[in-house]
Amino acid sequence: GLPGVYDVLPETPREVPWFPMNIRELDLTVDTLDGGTELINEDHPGFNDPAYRERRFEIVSLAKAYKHGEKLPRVRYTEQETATWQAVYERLGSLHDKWACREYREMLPQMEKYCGYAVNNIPQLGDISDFLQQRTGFTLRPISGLLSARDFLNALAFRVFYSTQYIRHHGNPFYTPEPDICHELLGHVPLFANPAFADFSQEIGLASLAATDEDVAKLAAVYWFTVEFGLLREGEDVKAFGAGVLSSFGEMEWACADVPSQECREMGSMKEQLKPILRPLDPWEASKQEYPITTYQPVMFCAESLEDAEFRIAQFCDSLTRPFFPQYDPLTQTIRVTKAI
Ligand code: HBI
Ligand code: FE
Repeated sequence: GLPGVYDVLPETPREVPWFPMNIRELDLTVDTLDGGTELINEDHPGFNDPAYRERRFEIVSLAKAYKHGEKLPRVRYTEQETATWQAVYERLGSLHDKWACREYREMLPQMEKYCGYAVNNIPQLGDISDFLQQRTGFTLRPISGLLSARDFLNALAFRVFYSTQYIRHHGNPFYTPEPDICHELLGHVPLFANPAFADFSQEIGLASLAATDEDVAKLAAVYWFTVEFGLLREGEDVKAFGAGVLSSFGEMEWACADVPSQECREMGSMKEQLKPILRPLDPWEASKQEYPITTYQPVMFCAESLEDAEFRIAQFCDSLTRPFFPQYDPLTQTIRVTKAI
């Protein structure tokens, strides 16, 4: 459509998949993909630990009861949980110095100053959400587990990021089969304070509203290769900005080291391949690229910068067609639906 030729529609013109129109309607998104198991199946390190399962139940119950506008629940973490956090924080910290992108490295001291990030303290979602809100307008919402790609991406349209609040099992601090608070806070959160990153995250979210299942799958892949596993160039170096890379010491070495060690490759089940294949970030290509979720990534995409990623992702999102254009009005926290004539 062209500027100036939009009509505001009172109602959506045809049947499209349901999507939240008001930030409060995120309260309606409660179905997680785990079917009530809280993601703990036989392969989970906490499967045979009743105390862990009980604690997990306690924390996910807070997320399930949460309603928009309430204060985010504060969790009093145990010494054992804090020790798990500390192990992860220390081990990742030294790798971030080497392999995290500049924007991440520069943000971490601010997370420590304003949000309670420290080796001996698991930060609270509420403190982080308040900080992000003042930087980019992003806020956090607690969630009990994995959502469908559609539900998860839809919230990004409102600049809302769903965050788990429980921590991985203490028996294996360096492994988690699912998102946990270490992944969210050390992987995702710092970059939501970056304007370019916040903007393209929201772009993906807006594009997912009322999108066809096919387009949601494309957007989930673009999200995967940027927000989760994105890399960027810094001079001669390849640095990480994706949360799946930043929150995993194995993936970080695999993605960023000149020569990943044999030990690293074995840990990620990469027997034949010596290094990931790095492609320049092209969202059209990324949207069609298949990806494994249990091994390291055989193919990864490398942007020139976060601003470069934003520009390309915005173009890609604009190329997807729907019967109308959803836009976010931050004053009313609602989606406005305008039709292209
Ligand atoms: N749900 N809670 C949660 N966290 C995620 O990171 C997440 C999700 N559901 C789907 C999903 N990620 C991926 O499909 C993304 O590619 C959208
Ligand atoms: Fe993630």
